[in-house]
Amino acid sequence: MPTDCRTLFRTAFLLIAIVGVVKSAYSQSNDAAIVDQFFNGTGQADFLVAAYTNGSSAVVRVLRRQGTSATLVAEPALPLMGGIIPEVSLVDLDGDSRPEIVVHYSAATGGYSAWIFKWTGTALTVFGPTEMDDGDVTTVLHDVGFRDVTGDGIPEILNPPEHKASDLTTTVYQLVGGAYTQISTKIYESRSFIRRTGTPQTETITFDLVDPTMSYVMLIRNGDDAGADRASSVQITLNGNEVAGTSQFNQQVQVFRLPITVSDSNTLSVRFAGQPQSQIWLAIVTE
Ligand SMILES: [Ca+2]
Ligand SMILES: [Ca+2]
Repeated sequence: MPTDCRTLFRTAFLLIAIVGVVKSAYSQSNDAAIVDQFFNGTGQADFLVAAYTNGSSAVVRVLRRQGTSATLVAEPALPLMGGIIPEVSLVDLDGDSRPEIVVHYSAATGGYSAWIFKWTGTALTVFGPTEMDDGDVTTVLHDVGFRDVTGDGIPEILNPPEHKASDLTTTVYQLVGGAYTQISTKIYESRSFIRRTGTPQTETITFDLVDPTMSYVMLIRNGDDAGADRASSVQITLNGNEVAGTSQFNQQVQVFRLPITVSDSNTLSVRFAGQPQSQIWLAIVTE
């Protein structure tokens, strides 16, 4: 059996055991869901992180594996964390090769809240941007995504509006000096485009802007989040005018910006040639 498969089976067995441990440790009733994953970056899968909710309040726990069981080693006190259906994912947000922990909760209203944590070795600390609400820490993040929009290799946090509305934008947080700071970039529209196999196709999307008189920029990221699969032959047109062509795309440039002129209603087309799987992400932003 390949090593990956063995690891997967061991993980599955362990998770079944851990779910029981965490459930029995969590005394409140009406539990909604639990998600666990390995999360340490030391090569030894001794730690797990579990997000757990009873439908209103929620906890995040770090557990240390001991045989087929586990013991609780950390649980930050966050009385304002809550929601339904937790999801845990692991993303290295500061480039130290150890993953940070992202916990999403969906809300009964249909929105999301997201919390980002860092494991210090002994404690789980809130790492993502927060605000104070009546003396308690709460997250400002919703259904977040992560993308390096500055081109320095460190992902930014993309925080979409809590509710969909055409005049609301995705805000961007950048890690500066170990803490997240909201930067001036606001994202109005964003999409990934991937070169499929076969004859080059033109992909077209439309988007509306409430105030087209502002100064907009098209921010283009070449390649995937790891910088792989960069495109070398792309033509981008906006409202019938070419805004970027093959000459702007090369294998060295990861992120570039082009000033654009927009209307209330806009039509954006992207046509790839060249290597299948090559991809770009582009965003309509103000800065
Ligand atoms: Ca990290
Ligand atoms: Ca960055």
